[in-house]
This record gives sequence, C-alpha cells and structure tokens, in this order.
Amino acid sequence: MTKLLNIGMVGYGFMARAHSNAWSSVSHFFETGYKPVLKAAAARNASKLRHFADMWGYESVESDWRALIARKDIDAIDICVPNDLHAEIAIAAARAGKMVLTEKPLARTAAEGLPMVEAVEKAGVPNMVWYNYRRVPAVMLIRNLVASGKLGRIFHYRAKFLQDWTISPDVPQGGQGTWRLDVDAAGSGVTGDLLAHCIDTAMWLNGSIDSVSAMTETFIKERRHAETGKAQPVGIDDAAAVMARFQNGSLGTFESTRYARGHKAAYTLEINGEKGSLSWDLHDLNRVQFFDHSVEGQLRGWTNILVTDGDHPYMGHWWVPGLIIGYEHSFTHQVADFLDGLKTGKPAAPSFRDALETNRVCDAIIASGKSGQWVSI
Ligand code: SOE
Repeated sequence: MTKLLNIGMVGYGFMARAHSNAWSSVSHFFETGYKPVLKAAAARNASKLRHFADMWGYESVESDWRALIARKDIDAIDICVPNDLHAEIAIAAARAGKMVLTEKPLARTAAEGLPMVEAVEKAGVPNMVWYNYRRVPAVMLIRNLVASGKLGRIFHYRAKFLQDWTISPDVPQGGQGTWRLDVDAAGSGVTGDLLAHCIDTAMWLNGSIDSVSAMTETFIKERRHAETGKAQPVGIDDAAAVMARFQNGSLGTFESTRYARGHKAAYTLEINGEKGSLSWDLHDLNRVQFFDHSVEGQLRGWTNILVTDGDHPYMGHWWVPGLIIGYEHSFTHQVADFLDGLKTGKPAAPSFRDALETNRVCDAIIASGKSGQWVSI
C-alpha cells in the first residue's frame, strides 16, 4: 500500500524548484511505498510564493514557516531558504515531530549545526541534507568502484568547483540569490556554497579529512547591500585553494572560486589509486573516465564509460541504455533514497550528523585561510 507523504516547503527560489521537481516526479519512477504530496509552501513574499505554489501545484500557502510547522497535515519540512535560517526552522520542525530536510550546507558553521543534529536525534525524526551530487549515477558508480577496492590504495583526491558570476563589483550582497555574498546570511562564501559539495563527495568517496591548509581571498572588498542599499564590507571568501590530508593517508587538493571567467559550474573530481584512477566532470555528468592499470600492454589507457545501462546506479528506473539524464535527476534520486530509508528503516545519507562533518571541514578551511596555519579537524 502506497502511503502519502505531505511535504511542507519553506522557500520558493532555485532550490525550492529543484526539490519540488524531485518530490513530484519520484513516485513515477521509483516504487518506494511513498507518494509525496506538495501540500503547502511557506514564505514571506506573498506574490512570489503564490506564483511558485501555482507553478508547482502546491495545495496551499502559509505566510510564516511557523504556521507550516504547526499544521497537523504536514509530515516533512523541506528547508530551501538562506543558510542563516536553517537552524531555527529545522530545530522547530524537529521539536514538532516533523521529518526535516535542509538544503546544503547544514548550517553556517558547525557550532550552529550541532544543536540541529541534537534536535533531530532527540526527536528521533528522519533527517537529511541535500548534497545532491552524490546521487549522480556516474558519481555513485565511482563510489561503488572505490569501495570495492578497484583502485587499491588511494594516493590523491582532487576536486574543483569554479564559477564566474560575482566578478562584477555591481553584484550586490544580500537579496534573492545574492544572499550567498552576504556573510551574515551565508556564513562563508565559496567554501560553504561550492567547496561544501566537493568536501561532502570527497569524504563519502575517500573517508574523513584530518587537517587542511587553505589560502582564501576576498577580491572585492565592498559591495552594496540589496536590502539597505548601502555599501558594506564583504565578509565572504571569493576563492579558496585547499590542501588536505585524509585519514587514509592520501592527499587532497580542492579549489573553488566565483572568479574563474568562463566557468559557470565547473565541478570536477579525480581520484588516483595504486591500481587505477577515476574522474568525473559535471559538464559531462553521465560519463566516468577510468584508467585500469591491470589492462595489459598496448590496450592500456583511459576508458570512457557512458553510465546509462540498466545495471548502472539508478539508471534502471529511467529510459533505455544510451539515453542520458541530467542535473535534476540527482535530486530525484536523493528523494528516492530518503523514501527508501523510511521504508527500510535504514536512513539515507547524508544525515544532519554526517553533514556536520562537512561543516567542520569548512570551518577549518576558513580558519586556516585567516591564520595561514594547518588546522586539524
Ligand atoms: C551557487 O551558484 C550554486 O547554485 C550553489 O548554491 C549550488 O549548491 C551548486 O550546486 C550550484 O551553484
């Protein structure tokens, strides 16, 4: 028997759209025993909220997230608002006994995230943070290959996430979308927004990070604030270059910036082991590059794997081999895993507690960028 799961969405922006798309499409492709229902959405801006709710088919709207949480007919709260609001909403939702999902990062800092972890664990409610890139089938394949020992001992992990949308000094801080440039709302700049993805995937593929040494920079020191209209000092990191030591003895390098002209969302990762290497590029997200050192002689080389066969992760739920999928599917897979976790009692990752670790690494990167010293996690 399929159970209905009533979703209460907080927010109406880019991520609320990505998540709503996942909630509404999942039960067409994955039999999890649950059918999500877009029950209600909450936000302060009434006209934008109404437009969002109509576009996605939310049954009702609330002008205050507290009213959403108070509703008896809501099962899960999905938080898609700037980072500074995650903690208060998540803690209130957990206390009300709701399942809680929040867009990444968990919180602005680990100190802010810890009470969130405690709240969901005390309430015993299912919880998850949307680190969607784990659910790209090609990335999941890399995870399976690394976990099966295909690469042997790991020596290096490297990742970058490059963008170029904040180069103009006219981009404000604060406001819809541009809250990512306001340190009070975001907590940090590229570290929490982009590197957090790289760190989450890295630790999931290659284990914990012990220590980091980072170089960070704020290229534009003052920007107009969208809400006050006044020029204010910029408190975020515009770029970060990080060296890391993993617990398994391997070395990591990470780079992230919003000042790499020409790059819009250039997320790439590579992992090198004794027996082979694997790499992936978001702009070609259905493919994995694999170098298998066990291949003999003249045929040895990089293999280009199109991850669309029915026995590749998640792909049996979609079309036929050779037909590619996209960015939005990673969110649908995340929801499918979350719902499966409800069914099996084996919660989907990353939980709030898992994601706290990513916040800890991000905090260490920011601290190292300021001090110029190696920082232990
Ligand atoms: C920022 O531009 C952003 O949208 C991030 O907030 C997302 O997490 C990332 O996936 C793409 O870039």
